[in-house]
Parts: sequence; structure tokens; C-alpha cells
Amino acid sequence: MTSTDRRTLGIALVGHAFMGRAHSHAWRSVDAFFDLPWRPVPVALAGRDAGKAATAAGRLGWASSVDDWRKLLDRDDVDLIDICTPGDSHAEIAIAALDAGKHVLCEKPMANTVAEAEAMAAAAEQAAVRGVRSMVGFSYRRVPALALARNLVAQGRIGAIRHVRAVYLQDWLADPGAPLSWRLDRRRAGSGALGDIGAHIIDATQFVTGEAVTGVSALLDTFVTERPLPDGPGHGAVTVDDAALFLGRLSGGGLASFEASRVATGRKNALRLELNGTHGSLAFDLEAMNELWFHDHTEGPQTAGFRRILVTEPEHPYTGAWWPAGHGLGYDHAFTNEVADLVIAIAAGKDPSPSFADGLAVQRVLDAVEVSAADAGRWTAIAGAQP
Ligand code: SOE
Repeated sequence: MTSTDRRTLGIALVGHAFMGRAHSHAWRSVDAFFDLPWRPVPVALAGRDAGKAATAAGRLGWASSVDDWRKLLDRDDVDLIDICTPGDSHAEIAIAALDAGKHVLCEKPMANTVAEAEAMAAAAEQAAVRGVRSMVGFSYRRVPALALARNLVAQGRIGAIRHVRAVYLQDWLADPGAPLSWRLDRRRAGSGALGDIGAHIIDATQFVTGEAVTGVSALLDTFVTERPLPDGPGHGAVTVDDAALFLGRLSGGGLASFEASRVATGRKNALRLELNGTHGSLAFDLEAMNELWFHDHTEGPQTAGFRRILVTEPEHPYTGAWWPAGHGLGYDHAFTNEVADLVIAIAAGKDPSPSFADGLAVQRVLDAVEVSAADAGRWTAIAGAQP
């Protein structure tokens, strides 16, 4: 299909830091690698500082820039608003965008509170009736090895899930001299390691198992309580957790453990998931993201054992759009795979996933973790999760 044959989908981005750059890269490259029914066009970038927004738009490939996201709402050339701001503005932007008839992609965690997430999920449900779609950016669902893990679980290859061990470890805050930023401010980020990276392992667990986390018992800790101010002398208070550790129960009856830390020295982006089922096990590590380890327990003991699947074959999820077998994908490809799925769903008139309802489900777990940790790890059920 040539570009002129296809309907276009005007994309606007709000925010241009880490996630804004990742999403820009995805929107710029997606049409070159996937056969999309509609052609996404990066039309505008919004950022509060007009000068910085204009510079970012030029560098990241956006045709124009504005200094206020509200200016995107009545633009006819904008069909979708992609929210890459800190969590404290997600609800306001997403609800306004959906009300204005714009499809929405919103970064995770979807909101800073359950109340905000509920309002967003309700707005998304109403918008869907009008054909306006929404998706939350749990990008790791689009890592081929994790998507394959979900398929194998759904096919029953590891049987009923007994255990999930989910960790997400980073070390960029191990140095007490690392400066304060919005990610360390509860008002902006909602929580710390918990919402930033713990949200990913909660979603990955629910996605891969197809089950819900129904209750938790949790600990949270902040090891470095003051950090240097970024712009000038002195220190300021850290108001979020450095690490979260919690036990969970799954709706299928299995046991789960979760650990999220940004002070785990030596671990850079180690999202690890191990599942043990009645017929076998799966293991994944984002630091070796093209591999999935599979143990088939139905095999005889002479040959059974963990084997490495190099998830780069054209038959694997997403990989056929990219490079020849064995050449591998990276962190950024998950975002491109994500926006490809979003465009395909919008063009097909279908609700993409993860939905805002999925984002709300994760938010409820995050909230239960905080409630439990504030009460010495008391067992806390997740409202609405199937027991
Ligand atoms: C984005 O998906 C994200 O969660 C970031 O917000 C985290 O900070 C990053 O380290 C992992 O990816």
C-alpha cells in the first residue's frame, strides 16, 4: 500500500522527556516496519516551555509544537493524544482528550490514585461507545518473549500456575548523591519504585498468567530520605519509596512474590519473571530480552530441563516485522510494537489492550500495597479482583 492510499491518523505527543523520546521514536519508525491500515502522522508536540517544546519537536520529528496540551483538543489534524507526562497530569489530560473525541495512549502507571484511575476508566468506557479508543502504555507486553510466554501459558503448556516470582530491579538511585527529580516526589509520581517499575511487574504477571492479583501483604522502604536539589545548593525530602516488596495471591489459586527496587546495585533494568506451573515453567529476564527459558515437565527426566528459546523467529510475536532470526530486538522496539497494535485496533474499530480498565486493575494493586505497608504488612484484598 502506498502512503497516499491510506487514511492518516494525526498523532500529538504531550511531554518530551524519557518517555516522550521513546514514543517519538516509535511513532517515527512504526510505519516503516509494520503494514498498517492507517498511516500515523506525528503532527504536534506539547510542552509547557514553548522554546523547549519547539526544539524537542524539531529533534524528535514532530511537525509543530504548542505550549499547552489544551491547544491540541480542537485541532482537526489531531486524532490521538499520547500522554508522556508525570502521573499527576494523566487523568486531566486523558479525560479531556477522550471528551474531545481524541483517541488516547497514556503512559503507566495510569494515574496517581485509584479515584483518578476510576474516572479515567469510566471516561474510556463512555468514549468507546463513540468509537474513541484508549490504551495504557505497559510496553513490556510487546516484548516478543513476554508475549510468547503469555501464548504458551494460554495454550496450557505449563498447566495451572502455582508460583510467580516477579522482580524489577534498577540501581540508578543507589548513589545518595543522585539528585531529586519528579520521580521522587509523591505529588508528581504518586509513588516511587512501586508505581514506576512495580506497576510493570504487576501488569506483566496479570498479562502473562491471565489471572488477577487478589490480595497482597507488603513492605515499602525509603533508604535515602533526602537528596541534593537538582538546581542549586541544599537537599530536599524524598517522599516516595525506594523499594517495594510484597506477596500476592492469584485468582487461579497460585502464590506470587513481587520486588521492585531502584537501589539494587548492579541491576540496571532487570525485570525478571518466573512462572512455575503444574506441567512446566517459564523464565524471562529483560536484561536478556530476546530469550525465554522453558522447562516442559511433561518430558521424561532424561531430557527435561530448562531450554533457551531465542525469541527472534518470524513465527514469534512481533519479530516478523523486524530483522532476520537471531538479530534481536531492544527496549525501544516494544514501544513501536505497542503503537502498531494501537493503530491496528483503532482502524479495526476495536478496543486495544491494555485498556484503561487494565490500568485501573494495576492501580488497585498499587493502592493495596500502600495500604498494607502502612499497616505492618496486613493482608489487604484487592477491591474488584476475582478471588
Ligand atoms: C516506561 O515504561 C518505564 O516504566 C519508565 O517509566 C521507567 O522509569 C523505566 O525505567 C522503565 O520503563
